[in-house]
Amino acid sequence: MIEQPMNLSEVFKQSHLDRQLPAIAEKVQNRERITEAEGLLLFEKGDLGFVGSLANYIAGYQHHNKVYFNRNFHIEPTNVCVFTCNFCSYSRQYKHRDDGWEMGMEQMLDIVRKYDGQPVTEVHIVGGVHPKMNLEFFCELISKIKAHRPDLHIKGFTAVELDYMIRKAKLSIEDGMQRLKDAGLQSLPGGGAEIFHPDVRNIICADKVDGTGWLHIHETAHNLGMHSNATMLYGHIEKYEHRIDHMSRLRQLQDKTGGFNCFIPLKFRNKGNDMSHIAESTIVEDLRLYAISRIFMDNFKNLKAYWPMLGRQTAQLTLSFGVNDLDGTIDDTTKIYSMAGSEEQSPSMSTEDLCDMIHAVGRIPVERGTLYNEIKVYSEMEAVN
Ligand code: V47
Ligand code: SF4
Repeated sequence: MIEQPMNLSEVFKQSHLDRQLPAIAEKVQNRERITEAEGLLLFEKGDLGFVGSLANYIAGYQHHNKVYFNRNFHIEPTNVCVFTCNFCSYSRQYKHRDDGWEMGMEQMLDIVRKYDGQPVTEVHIVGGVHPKMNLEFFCELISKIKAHRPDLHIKGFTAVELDYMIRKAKLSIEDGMQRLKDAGLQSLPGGGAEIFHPDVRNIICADKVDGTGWLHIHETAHNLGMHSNATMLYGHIEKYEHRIDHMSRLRQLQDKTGGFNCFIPLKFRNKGNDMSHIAESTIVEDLRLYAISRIFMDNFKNLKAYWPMLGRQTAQLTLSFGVNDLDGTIDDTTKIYSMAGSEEQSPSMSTEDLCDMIHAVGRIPVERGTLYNEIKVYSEMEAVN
């Protein structure tokens, strides 16, 4: 069970913390929003125990003991990409496409058919930005998936992929997104956000859609009634103030539209890319970031730890630092992190594995749909199937 101190600010007043930190604890206790300056202070001075207690307190009253997961699989149409993000270990340039993969329509539909009769609820479609896979091609893919399996929620395409395919089709973002929605697209994943601030973005991924463009695409999706996720790639060259700037811009858009389902911090992995000389963040820093995200992003109900990238043990630890979602069972259909050096070389977890991992830390596993509708609550004694 999550223990909730009777009065957090009293606890922290007695500790040997920076004098400004107890005021933040008091705000958390009163369920008030913290400012950007306070968020920065947490990054600079909040030790793991402090930020962890606050995050756990918030997750406690928001989610009681529940931890969500979903049953999903990925389709990664290609890793050929016109962009050259320095942190990417996954993509291949078009001229080297023989080293990568390019799936045809039937090949992708075969992946969907493989799950016939299985209780998956979501397909996550994401990949490189291939110069020859256009809007029409993806609209056809989506409508064929929907025709075959109407119950499957289609979450697809990062704002980076969308920006490219819609611009190439010479449509406005609004019209392009409407076409995809009409074809059956239901939500957007959170990728491509990286770090919005241009001082960082211009170094790590200068040639793709900028932060303002990313936010515009998500705002457009929300205005069309679609939901989306938001990510932040952390632990490379960014400074704490860039993280706060990024999180603050997401928080503002969420105030405006309410369309984000969850926030997903993505830990930079350094194998096989042009930023391999940068050391990866420590687990303590990872956990501090999850906790501060939970405290700062007060209008994001769900905080997701993506276990294929973090590794399952660290992902399990995040459950004590504000996280309430572990993404999905996934199968082994994603390569983006195994190619960047994640411990999870062939990530797949059965529902039973996920439930065991959640039960082991005293939480209650709940299978959810993409929009966080509860599908099944797994009590400890119940057989998993
Ligand atoms: O935008 C690429 C990241 C993202 C590396 O919405 C890397 O449910 C770490 O966004 N080290 C794509 N990260 C994946 C993504 C995602 C994943 C899971 C769930 C959801 C969701 C979205 O992967 C990219 C980039 O930020 N990435 N290379 C790397 N070396
Ligand atoms: Fe392409 Fe995405 Fe890799 Fe950037 S992160 S190079 S956009 S596949």
